Amino acid sequence: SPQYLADLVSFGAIGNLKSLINTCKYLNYEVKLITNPSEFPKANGKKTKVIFPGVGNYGHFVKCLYERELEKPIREYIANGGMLMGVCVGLQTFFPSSEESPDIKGLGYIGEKEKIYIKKFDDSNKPVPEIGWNTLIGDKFFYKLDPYKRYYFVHSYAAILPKHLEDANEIEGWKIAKTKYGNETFIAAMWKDNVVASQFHPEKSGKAGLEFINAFLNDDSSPFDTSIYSEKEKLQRANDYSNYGLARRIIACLDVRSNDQGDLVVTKGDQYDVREKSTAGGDVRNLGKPVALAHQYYEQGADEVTFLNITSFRNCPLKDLPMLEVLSKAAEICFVPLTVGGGIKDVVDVDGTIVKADEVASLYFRSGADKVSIGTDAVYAAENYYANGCKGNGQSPIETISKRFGAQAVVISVDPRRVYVKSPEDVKHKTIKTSQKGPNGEEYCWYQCTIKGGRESRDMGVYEFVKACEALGAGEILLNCIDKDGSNSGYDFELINHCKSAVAIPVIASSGAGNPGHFEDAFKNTSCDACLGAGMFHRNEYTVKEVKEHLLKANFKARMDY
Ligand code: 1PR
Repeated sequence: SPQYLADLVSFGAIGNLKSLINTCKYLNYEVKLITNPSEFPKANGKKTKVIFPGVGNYGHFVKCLYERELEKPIREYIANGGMLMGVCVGLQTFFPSSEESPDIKGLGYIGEKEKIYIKKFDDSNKPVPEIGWNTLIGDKFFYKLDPYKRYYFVHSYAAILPKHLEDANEIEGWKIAKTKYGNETFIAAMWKDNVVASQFHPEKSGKAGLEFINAFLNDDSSPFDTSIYSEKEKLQRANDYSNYGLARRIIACLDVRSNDQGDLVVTKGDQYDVREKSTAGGDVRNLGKPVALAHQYYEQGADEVTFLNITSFRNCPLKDLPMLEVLSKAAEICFVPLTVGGGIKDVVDVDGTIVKADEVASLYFRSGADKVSIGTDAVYAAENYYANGCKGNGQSPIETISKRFGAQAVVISVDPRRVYVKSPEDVKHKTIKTSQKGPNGEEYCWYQCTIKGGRESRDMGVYEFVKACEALGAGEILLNCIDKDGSNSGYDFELINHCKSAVAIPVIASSGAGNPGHFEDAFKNTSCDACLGAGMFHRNEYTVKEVKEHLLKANFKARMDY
């Protein structure tokens, strides 16, 4: 029977709306969107389900709920026993209020008595937002939730429990499953009568998430049967909280462009040069089709897939954005977070109209992307930020996209090169003392930002750059390294630690992975939050699964449900 999804498109929840639709369709359910109160279904026992999605700013989301006059139908639907599932901000809305928007009143179904409000994570001791795969804690689970699986979280605010409630499995009549991020315990999922909600994104939590949604759609409120796991498996799957609770995140990256025949292909360069050295004309290396490869990596256990349109420095009218279809098709079959980058900027359309970057991003979110990554325009924004006395002007893509879709949706792709200097005083940029001396015995270096895929160097160091991006509202850093790209020689630890020391937001290590040991080394020698690989996967040298198995053997926690 049809599942109804509250249509919150115009107020920012578009990313996970599309993914939830994809998930329900994948599970063979019919989906209808609710666009106004009159379309709200009647509660008819267990037959009809409503999913209440939410991404972005709490206040904006709740305000729109009232403005669209959806609050009353939701309350009536719940009171009449209608089955409803809330996701992410959809869960938060059931609480009385959020620190994110102190003046806005939530629905107040839970939290009033125990004084539980939505609060921001403490970022003094861990990266915020929480981005990644965490476990659930508790002993009265529901709807096939499983304490030995990993679920995908992406949020800065949560129903953080006061110390005296950290061990509770039930609060104000709601059964709860908790998650611990760093030293804070929060409500990860809750269930009471006909309402169930999760802070994690089930539509992005791979097979574990599909099981949860399927159980809700099938009215199966029983917990997952964990007796299938051996004691050894349980130990391997149990959280050790060595990484704030998060599994070591492995990302597969697809550099996409048209080849000389005009086909969209996955390619891969050495130091950003993607042309074959063996052929006379230097053909663009063709390593496969983007959607097929993305699905292959999803099945192998990739925790995330990133697509980069590497020829985006060319102006591209909106109707020709080649990655929209790629994203749309990939999102129908890959239920993990998808990031898209390249060309997230103000675009001049065929008729001369300027389409702002947040509109371009919105097209990608509508196609199923969860995050967009910004390279070139982020460097311009950082330059303006410093020229403007460390202030944004509100107009850069980082600011507009972050404001409209939340910081978690904005990744900054950094394309730096190492530059050696004799002494830190030689440059205005922050330098590091390096263990790999320069060609003339230099002991110091800085990392210079480039734009347009390494084609142009700018007077901006990585340290200063990522700091500016964080201040402007970025939620994550994708840290490439031109010197290391395609080298199979491992990551540049000095660069990663340099970048980590600048920001509190998560940093993804990229460039240089050539075997599973390189991922282990990066997690051992740096505090990176995720590792990305490209060439070694495309050339079938190793699978993502092999990387994860290697990490497990090395006593790192990795997500295993795929
Ligand atoms: O500037 O906002 O339009 O974004 C352009 C995007 O395209 C940027 O994210 C930039 O990094 C990317 N890009 C542009 N040119 C290239 C190129 O290779 N010629 N690719 C390029 C960047 C680097 C990584 C790569 C890792 C891992 N690719 O994505 O996947 O280095 O590779 P490895 O594991 O094989 O070593 P904008």
